[in-house]
Amino acid sequence: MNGELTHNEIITQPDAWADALAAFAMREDVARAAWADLAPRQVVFIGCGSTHYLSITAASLWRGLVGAAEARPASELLFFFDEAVTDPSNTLLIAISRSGTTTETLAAVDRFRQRGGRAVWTVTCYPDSPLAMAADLVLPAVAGQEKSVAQTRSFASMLILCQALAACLGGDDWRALDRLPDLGRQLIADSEPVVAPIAGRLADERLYFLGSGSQYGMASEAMLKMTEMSLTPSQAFHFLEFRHGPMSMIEAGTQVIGLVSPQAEAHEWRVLVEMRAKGAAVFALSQGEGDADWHIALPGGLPWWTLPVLYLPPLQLMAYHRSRAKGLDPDNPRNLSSVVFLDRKSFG
Ligand code: F1P
Repeated sequence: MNGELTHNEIITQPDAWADALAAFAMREDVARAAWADLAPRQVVFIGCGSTHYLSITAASLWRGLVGAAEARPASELLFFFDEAVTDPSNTLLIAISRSGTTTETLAAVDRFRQRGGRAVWTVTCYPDSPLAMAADLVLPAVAGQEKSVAQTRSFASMLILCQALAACLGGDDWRALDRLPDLGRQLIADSEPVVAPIAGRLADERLYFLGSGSQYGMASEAMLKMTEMSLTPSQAFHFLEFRHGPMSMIEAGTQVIGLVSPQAEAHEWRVLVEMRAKGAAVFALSQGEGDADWHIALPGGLPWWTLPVLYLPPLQLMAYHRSRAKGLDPDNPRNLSSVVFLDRKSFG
């Protein structure tokens, strides 16, 4: 009742990452063969809530490694199908869902099939779920299963599967991800002492999470974690977009959290330095050094596509400790349930 489930799921997640990589290794050949057979013109990733932000990250990685890909909330396929999927017979739909039971996601897969969609793959923590049963290929993250409502270990495990899949089909050595579980354990040990003391001191006002490229989806997920667990109003922006209006909100003490990328770090650090000069308190996660109030060093010497999952543990811990500092129970976020079930018939 005091967040024990969530904390345990966050700090044990590297074990689940390793499990997901082992599961991918067992399915690598099947995925390659299925991909070669399909050769789709387009890949559309779908999900809801956290798994929508996972889809955004996965689509960004896919574009950088494999080819054309987009991300859509599952509900967009229900009401705006033609805008979401331009050529269903040449499209692979990849549906991401922790539970594999979310009504919108199941209904979106049905709609895709009705409209002549080429194939459906799914990434889920429940390989025996209705979504898995409806898919042509299933990538499972069973060890990512969790009891708490807000996605932590599950999200990271499904993301690792998406990173492995994109690298594998893009011709990179996806086994570079094998280093991540150990790096994740060290990152958790190093970052919790930094994050815990400040989480409660963060000004009780809107927080801003900045990320670009495949880090934008991660910034969005971190925003959702902070919102769900600690009820702190938060927003996510692409790094340089923040200057184009949203920075009007910066005043003394405003908290800005930067997910600095290897590709654009000089420009991204410039944004953080400018915001700090305007009075913001800056928390940065980066491979290189920079001028911030707090800094989490990410491991260096890794391909850019291995990084997204490494931003998660410190940011999940920040949301967890802020929730606890506010006397909330991160295991049971206000108004939320683990799965959103709706009237399936209402979607036709
Ligand atoms: C989707 C989801 C979660 C959210 C909450 C409600 O679930 O929106 O992202 O954190 O738990 O459900 P799923 O389709 O990924 O199981």
